[in-house]
Amino acid sequence: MRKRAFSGIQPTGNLHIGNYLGAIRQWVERQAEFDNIFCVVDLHAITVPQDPAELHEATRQVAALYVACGIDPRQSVVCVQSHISAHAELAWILNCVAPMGWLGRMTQFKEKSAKQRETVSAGLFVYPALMAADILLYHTDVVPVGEDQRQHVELTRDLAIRFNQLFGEVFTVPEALIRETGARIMSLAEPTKKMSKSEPAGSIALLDPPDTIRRKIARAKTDPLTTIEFDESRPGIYNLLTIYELLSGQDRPTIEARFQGKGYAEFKRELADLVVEALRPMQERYAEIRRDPASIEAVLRDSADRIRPTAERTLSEVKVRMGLG
Ligand code: ATP
Ligand code: LTN
Repeated sequence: MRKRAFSGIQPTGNLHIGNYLGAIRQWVERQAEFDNIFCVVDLHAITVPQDPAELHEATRQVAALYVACGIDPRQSVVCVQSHISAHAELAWILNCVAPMGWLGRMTQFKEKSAKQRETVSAGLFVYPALMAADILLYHTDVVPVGEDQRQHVELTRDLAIRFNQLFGEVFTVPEALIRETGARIMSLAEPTKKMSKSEPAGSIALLDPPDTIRRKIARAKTDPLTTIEFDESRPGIYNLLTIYELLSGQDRPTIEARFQGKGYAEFKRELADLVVEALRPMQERYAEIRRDPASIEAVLRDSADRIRPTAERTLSEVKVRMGLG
């Protein structure tokens, strides 16, 4: 029996190479090893205001990008969270099991709500309980994500353990799967902050055209030193070198030797070529997929039909254990 993997991305803007290198690439690389569910988490997206037509479109776009990046919908489930209502229902139940203190310690909530404590939605606060529901409904063993989601997976584990103690063993306690390199790609504009969909200026979007990619890399922030070395105390150049390392497959000494005595401009030009070439096949495949919207619609519908029974079985076990109904 293969282990179950579950992961998701919010349809909240253009996916970038951080999402790819931190999450999607390891989904693809380990696709055959696990029994996978890759979800577009639209219920998470509405924790902040969304334009309805744009949200609907972004959901299809993210699903098509999963496939364009190499997720094979015959092998892995590619689904939309809101198509399976058990997610929202289990989330409510977990909201009632999760102490406020646990949720209040989540750094993502603290960061996203910092400037607007009174006006952010209640949904943003309970967001990790919905993520826990996503994961726990399918008896997930592994959750492949970027570093910023580690704390949410830890909370999911704590909730599963707490529920099992209170009501009996229902949930599998999952583990985060986080790569050693690439789990936190930084913004090109502000390399001390993570690359994020909400800050497109510092991100290379998977669908950016070649000129945009070249321009963004040429302008990427570095430091006044000139050597090209993997030095973590120099976040700008370290980040660019990490992207180079991940996309070229070369090791660090080889890369440093290659750019010894060369300037930032030359390194950035080579990096831009590498990124453009790495994204080209994915962009071509994406364009092809989008020419046939009915087929992605069918994939999403069929996938939801395939996994809904598992979700409903877990939910009804939870309800019985809690005395609901
Ligand atoms: P937002 O700005 O809307 O919060 P985001 O860019 O942080 O979006 P998410 O939808 O939160 O993207 O993340 C999807 C997946 O990509 C998660 O597994 C997350 O850990 C990973 N990820 C996001 N940003 C990065 C990054 N900069 N480096 C590596 N992985 C990342
Ligand atoms: N919170 C995650 C997205 C997400 C997720 C999940 C990831 C929602 N549900 C379940 C893994 C498993 C984020 O990246 N912002």
